[in-house]
Amino acid sequence: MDAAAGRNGGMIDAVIVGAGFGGMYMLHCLRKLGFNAQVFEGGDDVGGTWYWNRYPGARCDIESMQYSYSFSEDLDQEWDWTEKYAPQPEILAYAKHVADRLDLRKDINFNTRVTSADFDEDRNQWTVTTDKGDKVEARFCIMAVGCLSAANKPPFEGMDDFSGPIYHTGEWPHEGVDFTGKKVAVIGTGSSAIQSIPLIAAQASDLTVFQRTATYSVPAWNEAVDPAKAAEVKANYPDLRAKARARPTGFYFPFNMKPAMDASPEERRAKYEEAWERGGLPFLGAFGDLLFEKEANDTVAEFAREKIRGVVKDPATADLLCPDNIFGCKRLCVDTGYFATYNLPHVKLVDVSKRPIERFTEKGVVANGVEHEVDAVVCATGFAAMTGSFDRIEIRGRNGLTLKEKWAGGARTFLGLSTVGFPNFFMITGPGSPSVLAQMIQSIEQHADWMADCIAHMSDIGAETIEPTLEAEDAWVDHVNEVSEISLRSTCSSWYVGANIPGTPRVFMPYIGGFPVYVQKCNNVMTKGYEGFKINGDTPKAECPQIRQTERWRVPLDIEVITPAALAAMRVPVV
Ligand code: N01
Repeated sequence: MDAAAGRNGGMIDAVIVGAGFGGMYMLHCLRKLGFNAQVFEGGDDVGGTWYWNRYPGARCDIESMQYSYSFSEDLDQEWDWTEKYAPQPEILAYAKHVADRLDLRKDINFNTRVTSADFDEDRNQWTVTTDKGDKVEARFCIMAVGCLSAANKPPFEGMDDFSGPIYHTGEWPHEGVDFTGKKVAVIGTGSSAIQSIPLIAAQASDLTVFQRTATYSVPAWNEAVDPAKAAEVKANYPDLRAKARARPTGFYFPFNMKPAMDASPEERRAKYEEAWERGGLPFLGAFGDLLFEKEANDTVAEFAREKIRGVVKDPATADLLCPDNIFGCKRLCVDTGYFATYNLPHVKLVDVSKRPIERFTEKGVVANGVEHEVDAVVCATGFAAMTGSFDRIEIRGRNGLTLKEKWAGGARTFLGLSTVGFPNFFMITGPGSPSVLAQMIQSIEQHADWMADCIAHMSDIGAETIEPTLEAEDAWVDHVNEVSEISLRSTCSSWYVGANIPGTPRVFMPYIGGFPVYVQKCNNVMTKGYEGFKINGDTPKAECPQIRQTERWRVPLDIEVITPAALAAMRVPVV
């Protein structure tokens, strides 16, 4: 690559790792401020998660008119979504459209993976190395590597013996896969599996699904976007965006604050039915306490199990498909025809909850002592969430310590955007930020705006480095942990706590206090002169006049002390 010199002389201002929605917007923000940034991206185009996840049925389960960038009224007005829940090709097309409109590609190095990033303490700069042999020096290193990007490929015994192809949903072949007439195995029943299984079943001659944990899923009721409704949204887009930003989820949907147990059984049922008819993640808005009170959760869990039993004809299969854990504790799935797929005569479900998959053979997969012969295997086995994409890169901070070593006992960050020992190193939607518990693109924009404001401020005051203090980081980690305990979500073994990857320390990784609370916290840090950070080695003074702050994140929220009790009282619903 031929990186031009940045504002700081010979080196560029920032290297951004990843050209998904995070890296793209970060590049745009820095460029707007006159900084010089280079992006490195492993794929051959933009899109990140939406570039890689091309499995059949992949689509977003947040409504398309909200799952998009909100920073540009022009973008909002000129793009037309065709479906209530956008399919992956359309989201990818949108990402490409944004790249064209903002002329982003000229600063993105495609087909290039960053292999290491080293901080030089004498020169206060990062050296970033790629698999193409580039060595780029930059003042800032910004990771936009995604929360769900490092595929989890369990090392099943005998995998190399299997004679057919083994796919992972998160690394799907770009040319697509034709399963017509093939016997197929799908391992896993999370969101990716639930979306792909009905479509794979429509092609395959036989489909065997290996289920370790049954999953709750709510119907999507996907449909074409009604042009009249789209026009109405477009006429009021800024209002919708502001309402979304004020929601703990970062996207807007009707929410009933009433606790479920205050309603009579008949009222409860009516509310659940109504919410079921609305479908999707907003189903969780049926009552205010579903993710906080076990008794309330039991009622919604039973309702969801009844729905499964109402669809799946074979009682034994229905029983296996009925989860017995907390509703919404693992990420709630949203489906189109998932449970009905098990009524098809060529689809069977194999329970691997009591005995794990034993091994692969040349001909198939062995579970519970039975060999299931298949032509192809689809691993819908998820991701090394939140930290996996950092682990793939050797990131070396002060004193030669790597990030992987620092996080060996669990990720530690300040606000999910920075970490002690790694100056001028920022993470977009890192562990400890709302990220996956809020609408990802909102989370991305808030982080990138905060970082761009911070970098501009440092340039304004002639500062060279910024790094959190240990006290601030420790306090944030404690706060993230403490807050997680108010939600039932902290109680089960999900990828939120790293439990899907053996050996990962159990830490609730995303910040569950709600998006606006988090934004307020970031604002406070910023407006108090980057309280909790050391700038150029000094703790900055409060009320520094030059501080810049992107206007739209000044959310009208007044929580002086963020405590679990305050959040519990707010009944923060986080999906
Ligand atoms: O991955 P997952 P995913 N043997 O980790 C099973 C987002 N997303 O790719 O639950 C047998 O949820 C595992 O079993 P268990 C969304 O946030 C969004 O589906 O660990 N099974 C589980 O069933 C989502 O939550 C969208 O017991 C094994 C499955 O594999 C996140 O991405 C679409 C196994 C993995 O499920 C991840 O979803 C898709 C083993 N050794 C994804 N190892 C939308 O917006 C794992 N499993 C719609």
